[in-house]
Amino acid sequence: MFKNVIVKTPGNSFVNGLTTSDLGKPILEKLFEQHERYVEALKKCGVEVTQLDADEAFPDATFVEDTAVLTSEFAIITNPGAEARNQEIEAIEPAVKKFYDKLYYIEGPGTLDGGDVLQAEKKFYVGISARTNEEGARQFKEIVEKEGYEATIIPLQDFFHLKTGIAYVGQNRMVVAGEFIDHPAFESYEKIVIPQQDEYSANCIQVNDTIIIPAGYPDTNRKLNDLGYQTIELEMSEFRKHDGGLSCLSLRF
Ligand code: CIR
Repeated sequence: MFKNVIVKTPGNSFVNGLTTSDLGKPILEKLFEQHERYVEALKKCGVEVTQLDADEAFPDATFVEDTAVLTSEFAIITNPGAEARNQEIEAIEPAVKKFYDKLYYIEGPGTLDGGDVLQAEKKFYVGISARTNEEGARQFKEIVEKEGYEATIIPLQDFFHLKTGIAYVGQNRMVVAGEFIDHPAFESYEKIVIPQQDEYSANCIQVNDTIIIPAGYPDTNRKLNDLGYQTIELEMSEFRKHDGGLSCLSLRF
């Protein structure tokens, strides 16, 4: 069960953030509205929400997931791989410290984005991506193994971050898309397979008894409901324009 969530309000500078998509310029009014709905949905899932103020100096800082990995026992402050985002950790560290005595750090030359880390009970999967390098993944593995967890390192082929295409939804089940559908690392899980046209919905988050999914994917919604999951659908259009999804917007612990 998650008790807490950390989010960060997006700022007006969000429009100047990093993106690889050609979906157009985010509309701020819609962006703020979508973020508010996101926070409301989290509260409905029974977590206490710590909402950090917007920071105009860092256009992508609302994507807090990339700055830390939080477990029930310890926290890891990452070393984000994008130069423009690296200093976001300075604002996250004090917020995380309020909840944890035990903090670890990914140190240069290692880089690691939290979006490349997936936790499934006592196992972690770490993607090597444009943001997370081998040294960052190695440091991460060393830390979590010391804490009694396992870690598997997965070089990514196509996805931006590991969690762009995969989510763990409990009960030994993974929501998988693209390169993860037949990936040997996930063969022991029951899979909820997301076809290419619905790929964006593979980035969903389980928060206690609910799975939050992006709006506009009725097949994904139905698959989850048929397995007995309760879902909340949220419009994510403005975050998607900057490569963001549901997991990126919060740290859940
Ligand atoms: C970036 O390029 O870093 C942001 N525009 C999007 C980050 C998305 N984060 C995530 O998937 N964990």
